[in-house]
Amino acid sequence: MAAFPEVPKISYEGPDSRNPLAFRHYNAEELVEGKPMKDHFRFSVAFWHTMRGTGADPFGPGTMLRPWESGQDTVENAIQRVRVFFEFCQKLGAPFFCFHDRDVAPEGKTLAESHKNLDAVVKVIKEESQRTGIKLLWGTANLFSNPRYMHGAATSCNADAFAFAAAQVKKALEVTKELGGSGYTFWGGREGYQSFWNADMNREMDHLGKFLHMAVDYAKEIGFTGQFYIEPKPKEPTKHQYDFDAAACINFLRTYGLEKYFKLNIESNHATLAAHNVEHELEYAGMQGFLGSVDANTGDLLLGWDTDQFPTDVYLTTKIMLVFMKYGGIAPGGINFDAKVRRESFEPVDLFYAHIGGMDCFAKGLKIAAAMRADGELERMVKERYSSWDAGIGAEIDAGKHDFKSLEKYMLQKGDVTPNKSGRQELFENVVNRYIF
Ligand code: XLS
Ligand code: NI
Ligand code: NI
Repeated sequence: MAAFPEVPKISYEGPDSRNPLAFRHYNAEELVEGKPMKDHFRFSVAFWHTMRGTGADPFGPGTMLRPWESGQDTVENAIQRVRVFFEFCQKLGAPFFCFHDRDVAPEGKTLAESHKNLDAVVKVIKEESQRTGIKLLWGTANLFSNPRYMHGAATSCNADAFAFAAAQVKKALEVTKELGGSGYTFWGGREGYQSFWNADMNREMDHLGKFLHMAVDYAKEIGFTGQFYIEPKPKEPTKHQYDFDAAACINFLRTYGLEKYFKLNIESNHATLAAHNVEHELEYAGMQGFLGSVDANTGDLLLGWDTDQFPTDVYLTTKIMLVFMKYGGIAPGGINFDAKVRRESFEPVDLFYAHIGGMDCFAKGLKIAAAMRADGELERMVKERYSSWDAGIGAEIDAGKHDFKSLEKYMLQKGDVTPNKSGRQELFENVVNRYIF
């Protein structure tokens, strides 16, 4: 059965197109800075939102019309869903996908049954992946939905929850390897705490460190060479998530000796929940050598939770692409649309509109970022702002020629700091807008 009979293969028609089922900017093979657009982005579709998003919210049930769903949580239905998913990705022209173990296959009554269900569905995912050439960007395990994880998984007060999570990740790693996944992500789920009174933070974090070492060891044992990622998020579902932001994650990785094995998967909406911008998180990760992958979405500033909307802001995508290009690209990571259509957008075709909009917005951002880089004006302006470090006392400090005593002597002679540099923020913003419109 074709799930989207009215949708053709989405193609590039150029900026003047009025066809809502076409790209206006995303042109997979077009070269930007000598590299095809598709390799700049490595777009990925998130199985959980696209195939399992029902539109349910705390105030009401699902709304989505998904004619391919039988309404039963069976392996047969799961297999049918996988076929629909690949039809979707193929028509969209997305080269990658991501999933959690429990999105793709139903959880059984026992661990053994869950493993068996997963194997049956993964067999079909592999078949479809080989048929279409659409690859797994990263796999992950859902360690947060089942009630057994009410206190967290690796950081639970219940050691059995740690053990169950270990068994689940072991299997998810095997499956990710089987599918040739480029990476494996740990998003914190319920790893964090709600109350200072009942939590032993130090003990919980030690357990998380131990858990991730077990994952690294097992990956080595089975020969899984994909990149490991941690996905920062400051809150939701717990009040204090341990993986708060890029800085907290990097500190955690270094504390537990995991920095060689992990990079970060930065999500835009999580960055804003942490009171950062995504570009701040990306730049921070990039300058520390931890830039890994991106979960592309956006929040609603008036709502303040992880609304996971599709990105449509070209300033946002321009900044993301600038950071990628600065650090030599995002591979082996990619841009995973960890985003869902709104509850009111209940028709299957809305899934196409959403992804097309996101991909086009990134393509436009890439073109703008490339124009900024080719022109070099912003870079020159930033360099000029720091020019006091390029000669004289600044250059001497940078060269290690000074200490507190020599600097005191210098200032006693000079008298005071001359305010000779305007920040020029408004001018910077105007120059940015030259490229945007
Ligand atoms: C939740 C996270 C989740 C991860 C994968 O907020 O974004 O979807 O990306 O577990
Ligand atoms: Ni995410
Ligand atoms: Ni999220």
